[in-house]
Amino acid sequence: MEIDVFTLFPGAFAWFEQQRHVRNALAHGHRLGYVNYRDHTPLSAGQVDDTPFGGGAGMVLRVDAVEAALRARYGCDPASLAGAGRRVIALTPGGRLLDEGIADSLATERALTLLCGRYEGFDQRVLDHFATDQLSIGRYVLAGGELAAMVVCDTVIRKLPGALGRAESAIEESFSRALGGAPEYPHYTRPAEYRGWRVPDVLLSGHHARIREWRLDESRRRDSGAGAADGSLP
Ligand code: 6GU
Repeated sequence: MEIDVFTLFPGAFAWFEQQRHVRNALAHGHRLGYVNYRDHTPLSAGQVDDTPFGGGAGMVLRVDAVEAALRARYGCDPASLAGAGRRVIALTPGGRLLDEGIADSLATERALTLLCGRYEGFDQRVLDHFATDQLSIGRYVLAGGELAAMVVCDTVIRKLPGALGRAESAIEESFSRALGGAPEYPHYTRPAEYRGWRVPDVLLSGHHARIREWRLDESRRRDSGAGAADGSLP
């Protein structure tokens, strides 16, 4: 997979690139690249944003600045990217909420483009004419799309062949099909008893069928319990 991130702050991704699963994926031939809007803007003095028509606080990322960056990278009219089958994802707080199903679908793409906004966000024409998707990572406002882009990249990249150490470690995990979309069951490791807190006996029993049954029960219990969809905190 080839992921291009358009951002005003490519340096923000330095930590992310050091993560083991990202390095593994890059070593496997997947690509992660960055385009700084400021390097391609047609405006003077590196201008990329402007005040909103109609008034109001904050600055808006200009459509001409975004177009110039996309043109520089792809050498075509960015309004034609969607028709060419490319997923161009704008990170915006009001977008569709990212979940495991969306991440699965993104992980099947050959290439992804992520557009990060700053300030008050994008000129609406970027969303209407250049983006194929608008994604949000939650109903709260971040100062920019970079953290959200890293969240999207993280969850997609760990699904790519070669990203995780053990091939099976992504199969039976939270929200996976193997668990019917439920959160994962609890894990324990040594010591078997610590300050009187004991690991459940079934996990020490060596009885694989019973362990499996216990894990599925716990997973379903978590699904109906804490973190329920009513928005209340556990
Ligand atoms: Cl994608 N962007 C920003 N700026 N804030 C967010 C977000 C995205 N998702 C949740 N909050």
